[in-house]
Amino acid sequence: MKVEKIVLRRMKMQLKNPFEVSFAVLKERDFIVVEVHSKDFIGYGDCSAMPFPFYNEETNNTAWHILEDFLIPLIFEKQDISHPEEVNNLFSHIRRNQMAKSALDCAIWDLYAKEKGIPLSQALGGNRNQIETGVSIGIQQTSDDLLRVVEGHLEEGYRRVKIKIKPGKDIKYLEAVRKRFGDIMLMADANSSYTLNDIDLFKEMDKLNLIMIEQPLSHDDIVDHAKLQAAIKTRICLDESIHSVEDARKAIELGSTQTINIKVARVGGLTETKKIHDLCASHNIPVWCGGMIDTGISRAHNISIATLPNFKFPGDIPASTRYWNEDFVYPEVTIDKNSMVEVPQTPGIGFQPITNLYDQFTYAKKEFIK
Ligand code: OSB
Ligand code: MG
Repeated sequence: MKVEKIVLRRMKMQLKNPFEVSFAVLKERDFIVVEVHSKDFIGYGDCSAMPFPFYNEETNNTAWHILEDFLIPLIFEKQDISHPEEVNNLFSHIRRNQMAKSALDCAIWDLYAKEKGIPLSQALGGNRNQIETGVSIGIQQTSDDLLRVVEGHLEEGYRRVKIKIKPGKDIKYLEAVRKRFGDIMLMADANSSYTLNDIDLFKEMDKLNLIMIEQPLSHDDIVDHAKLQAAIKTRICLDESIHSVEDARKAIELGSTQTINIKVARVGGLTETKKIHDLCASHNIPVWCGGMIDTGISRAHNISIATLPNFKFPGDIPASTRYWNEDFVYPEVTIDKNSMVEVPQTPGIGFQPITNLYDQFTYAKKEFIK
């Protein structure tokens, strides 16, 4: 691949409804899209950061800075990239900044698949025509509100429901959902809002037969999670704590986690995602693909990577209409009555920006020529 030009776009889209997690409420999605141009094709990537430090330490401004001043020059310095996995090595001396790295890594993977004329899923080694998704539900004011929201999503076809929890809005909410909707695939995501002092609460939750509990303890912890996992039956899933295959290895070795929510953006791109996927497979640990309230481009990469065989739980890869009145890519992502999403069979990510919407949602743009 000979990269001739890279374009960064700063974009903004309004969420249909505010999304509340344990530490913040999100009302709009402000993000960066990266275009990597060769002579004949354009590869797309998305940086999942927010305008403020939200889920991790990065912001769109820090990511733009890292992309502009460090990562893009590294791509331009290289005469030719024969395989996208080289990008992971090229960036490895720059510590962290995973979302910035992921945006370029994903764009190069898309470009590679387009130049080969194959779907990205195939380039990544995936083997599915459809992937299963669930829905992630933000914290609601009351448990009755939650029941109404869950009911709506079940009617749309979602079969796995993830409920965001925080202290005071947890066990009662989950019990209400279990009681009302019976044996659905139910799980909780605490986004790091508890400590080991809450161990009795998690023992209570064991009775609810959740498929997993996501990131109950601190965002940077893998030690206390091992203690908690030893004390409860419910499967712990790490999200925020895992930034690399090395983090995953250590967490597995300690017994801190029995599955990992792999977010492509959080771990620095598709190559690192594949490494974590493979490591977990070798330990018989199933994984699944997380989301960052994704717009068209990042959702496209998630669909492709979720075709790998060890993605065994439904992902957070919902239909376009879950968060958006109008997303900026074509075709629209829909789910069928079994909560399945079709995997594109056209070259690359299989989604195209819709030109007028793409430009309408872009409020800043910069081109870098080799
Ligand atoms: O912890 O998985 C999370 C959204 C923002 C920040 C963190 C998380 C989430 C989600 C959304 O759960 C999942 C989705 O994109 O549908
Ligand atoms: Mg999470």
